[in-house]
Amino acid sequence: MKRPLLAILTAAMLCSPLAAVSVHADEVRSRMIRFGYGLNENSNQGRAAKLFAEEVAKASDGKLKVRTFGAASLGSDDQMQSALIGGAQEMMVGSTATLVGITKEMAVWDTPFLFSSAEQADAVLDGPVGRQVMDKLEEKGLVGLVYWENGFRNLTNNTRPITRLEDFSGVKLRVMPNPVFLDTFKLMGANAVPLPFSELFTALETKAVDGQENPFNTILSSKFYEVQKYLTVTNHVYSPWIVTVSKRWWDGLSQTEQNILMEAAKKARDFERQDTREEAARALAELKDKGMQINEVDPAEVQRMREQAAPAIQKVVDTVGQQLFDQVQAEAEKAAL
Ligand code: TF8
Repeated sequence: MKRPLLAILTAAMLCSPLAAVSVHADEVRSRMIRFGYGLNENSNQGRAAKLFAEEVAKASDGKLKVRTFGAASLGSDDQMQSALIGGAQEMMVGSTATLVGITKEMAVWDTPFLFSSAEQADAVLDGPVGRQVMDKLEEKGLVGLVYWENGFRNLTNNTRPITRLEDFSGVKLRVMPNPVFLDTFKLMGANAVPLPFSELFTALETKAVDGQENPFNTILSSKFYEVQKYLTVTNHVYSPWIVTVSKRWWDGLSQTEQNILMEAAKKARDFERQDTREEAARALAELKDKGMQINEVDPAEVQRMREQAAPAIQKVVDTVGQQLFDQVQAEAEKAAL
């Protein structure tokens, strides 16, 4: 009696080795999804996270419940990434720059002055090389779904308006915990200090650091204008955000569940990019109203800064490899036409 049964079971297992553990491809189960992010609820990041949760609920008849956790309440980007890898948290959105320690290829997006328009960034990030870099996460236990926009970064500080390269001298500047950012601002002559974003407001408030760099949207939503006097429009780099999922958890989802999350992440991306651009367009006037002193940098001085940053660009090449770097450059050039 036992033998044939065993034979049947063995045969069944050979035909579909995962049948015993995986859910049906079209099944949607009741699941709770913790989605963490670092900015406030009232930010471009928070608004898009909310929309993502609503879209997932809609598409799954409420079976997939996304619970959003803003203001780094589940931890800094780094801490959340570890939680995703370990399977203790399902999803997050954060800077690609904070992933460089996990997947070195992500450093390619930190290349100073890589993109000159947001649309150019969209084309490259949503194109084949953007996907290729994202797929590198999988071997590290993360699944990248889509890129959202953090935006072009600009500088704030309390020491002086930055009008030329020499003005960086002695400014204690918080940078993202990432070697390219650290190098770039050291080369500028600043005293660059790596710090997680979740500690930034307090560091500025207590004057542990003099300045920081982030898109207008974040300077506004994180209320940096309360603790920063000068804002210099540098647009020195375009920062993407990336929506990531715990691979350990993702692999246990059905095809339908994965599709629902992917489609909602794309909808939230399209909404988020538009929302971010609209907000950025009016943010400067608002920041001026809040009392910030704003200056632009003379193009000749920007050129000097670019030249000064050249060794940091070489470091990106060394980190990600010449081939990937060239491919990104080529796609950026194509998208600029
Ligand atoms: C930074 C980043 C952050 C984002 C956010 C927490 O300065 O630009 O604003 O990573 O997701 O650390």
